[in-house]
Amino acid sequence: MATFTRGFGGRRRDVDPRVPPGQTTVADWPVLSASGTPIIEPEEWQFSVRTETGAVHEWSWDEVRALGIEDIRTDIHCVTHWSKLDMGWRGVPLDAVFADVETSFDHLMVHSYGGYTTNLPLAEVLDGKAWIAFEAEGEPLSPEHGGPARLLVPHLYFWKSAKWVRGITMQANDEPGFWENAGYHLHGDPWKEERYW
Ligand SMILES: Nc1nc2c(c(=O)[nH]1)N[C@H]1C(S)=C(S)[C@@H](COP(=O)(O)O)O[C@H]1N2
Ligand SMILES: [Mo]
Repeated sequence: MATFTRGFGGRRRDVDPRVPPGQTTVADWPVLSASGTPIIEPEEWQFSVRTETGAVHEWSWDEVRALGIEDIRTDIHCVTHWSKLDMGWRGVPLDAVFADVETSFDHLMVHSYGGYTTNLPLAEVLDGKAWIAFEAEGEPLSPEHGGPARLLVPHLYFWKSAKWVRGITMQANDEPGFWENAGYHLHGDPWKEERYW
């Protein structure tokens, strides 16, 4: 449970050590989408990774889930200053996806159905730090929250957690995605307040 103290100006300031600087906890779960909500059925959903050789690895809904589903308990932090603590998620770690991918590139561009993109360093999605998530709070992800599947990268600001995720392109360099092009930070660590650049 979060605890609060009165800050200057009477604003509630979060003192829970799980809450990064400049963030306030919410009990509800806001929806933040730059565009409309695409409706994708699990049967038509596909996930792919494209490497520098032109090789494309593809997984269907069933194939991704067969890689091994994990239960995840984590906090999420949106750059618009809300954090939601102690959420339960289910998904497949990107470690399992990358187990069969050979690449010497260190960066990813993540692509979503609908055209959204976001960039990530490969090292920040391996070692149990990122998932393709299908469920949150015991329910299949709703379309508004990125269902049937979204990226979950909870240690970075939540714009990195691409909803309606459809694939990854390996990149030699750290190129900006959708929000990064609009001024959001290339990396986005909430503990360092890497909000804008
Ligand atoms: N495809 C897609 N993914 C997206 C976004 C988006 O507009 N499109 N918004 C991002 C932002 S800014 C945030 S804060 C979270 C919001 O996720 P939520 O709506 O489930 O809270 O999704 C991220 N992923
Ligand atoms: Mo966001």
